[in-house]
Amino acid sequence: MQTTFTILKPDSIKDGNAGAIISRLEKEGFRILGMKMVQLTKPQAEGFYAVHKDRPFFSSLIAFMTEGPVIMMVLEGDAAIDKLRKLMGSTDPAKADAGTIRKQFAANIERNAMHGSDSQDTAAFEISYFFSQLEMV
Ligand code: IDP
Ligand code: MG
Repeated sequence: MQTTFTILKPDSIKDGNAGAIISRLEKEGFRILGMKMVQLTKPQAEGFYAVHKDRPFFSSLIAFMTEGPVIMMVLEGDAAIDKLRKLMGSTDPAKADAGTIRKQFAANIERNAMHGSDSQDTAAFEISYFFSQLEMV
């Protein structure tokens, strides 16, 4: 069993796709350990994406992630980290495989529907960045 972290990004909430994505996660066998809707502040988004701070898309990414509320979840499942990355699909929806969430719901490489942790260390950092033990069941 592994835990991973996901964010349904502001585009998913605005477009009314949050329910469909959560439903898909449940159908794929993930168990939701924690979930909350949050309007991220700029410092929160900058801290979360600090690894990308020198990338050319950073300021645009932060503007996008703070333009409206997000839904964040801690998910549990067998090999949950890789499983979620595969289910999400490629960062750029134009390159994502058929049947992936980004293929179905993402508009472009920035507005790409959801986030998923990319390693065990990243998942541990991301979960503790947003969730306390009391917020997970
Ligand atoms: P990932 O979300 O698939 O792990 P990362 O490379 O970690 O992709 O990038 C984090 C987020 O930054 C992406 O999900 C996307 O929203 C945005 N992003 C990544 N690359 C680009 C780009 O080339 N242009 C615009 N936005 C990008
Ligand atoms: Mg990433």
